[in-house]
Amino acid sequence: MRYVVSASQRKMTYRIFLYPSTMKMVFLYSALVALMTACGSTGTSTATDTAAADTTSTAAVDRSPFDGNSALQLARQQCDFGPRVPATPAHAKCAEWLTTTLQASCDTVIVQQGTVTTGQGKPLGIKNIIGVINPDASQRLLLLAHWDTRPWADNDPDPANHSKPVMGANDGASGVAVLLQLARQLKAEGTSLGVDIVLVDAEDMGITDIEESWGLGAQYWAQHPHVAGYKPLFGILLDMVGAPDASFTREYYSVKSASGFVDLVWSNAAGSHFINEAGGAVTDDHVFINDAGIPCIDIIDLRSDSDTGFCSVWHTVDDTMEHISPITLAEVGQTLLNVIASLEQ
Ligand code: 1BN
Ligand code: ZN
Repeated sequence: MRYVVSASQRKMTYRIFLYPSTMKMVFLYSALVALMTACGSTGTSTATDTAAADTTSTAAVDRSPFDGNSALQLARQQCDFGPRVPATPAHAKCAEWLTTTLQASCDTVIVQQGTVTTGQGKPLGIKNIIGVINPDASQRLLLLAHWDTRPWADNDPDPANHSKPVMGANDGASGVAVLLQLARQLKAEGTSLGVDIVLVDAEDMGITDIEESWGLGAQYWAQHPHVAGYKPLFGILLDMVGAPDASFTREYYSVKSASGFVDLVWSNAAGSHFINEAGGAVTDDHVFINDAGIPCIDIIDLRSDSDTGFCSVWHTVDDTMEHISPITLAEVGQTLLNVIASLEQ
């Protein structure tokens, strides 16, 4: 049975689903550090750092490395709008910017508008923003991230902040930034693969223990795919992929629904943050995509050593750009480039 992972349950989930650690992947992180040093990097999250992921253990040798600094800038540009809470002016302005930004890199951009019902039973207008690369290719990869941010920082240690919105530098902007930068690099260097980038809305308005109140935009898209009978090879969701100390273990529902694709992604992983061990279970957007018959996995920062199961700034007012690393963004983006290279062969 699937269930929403509440703070108390999540602990239990880890206890239930963590099996003895399998072999950790061997990463040449020192090469990345050497590269950063050679480029004069200080290792801090500034736009002038050079953050290109380690590609020496990967398949994508004939492409430029993923540019983590450019992704960092794309995350900052989203945060400059303020929290992207649905039905606010910042959300509307960011939707325009995301559409224009995707249009520069994709063959077609579709803005899917719909109405969903929130956990409070209220109708809400949403926008899923979809960038299509190589629309005629039959072999397709689906990539997703949520672009909205949570209206309430209800995990903040200070109760006075619980009614304030979350900036979502990590929880929202990071995944979107990696996908925007990936589209940019694919446009510059080409791919034979069809790639569909779906930026889903209204992921983060959920109420603990009400599963259907999460992932509202993804649920809408799963019921109304942008192409009738849409069947990609599989999907990859990015969520919270920017923390400097991120831990990308193998999320439970991803393994349950698409274990072969989890193997494929983790065997193409770049850098030190992908850990080839079982992680907790999260009712994230990918669950609804899997329910619709499309295998989909979640690359998400899971922490077995925290009460929430996530990083310390999760759903707090501190989920801001200071807590985002171009190195982590680069590793996630490089992993996607490697997966794409492996599917092109
Ligand atoms: C991920 C980031 N999620 C929300 N923000 C999904 C989630 C759903 C997390 C239910 C915990 C419980
Ligand atoms: Zn969230």
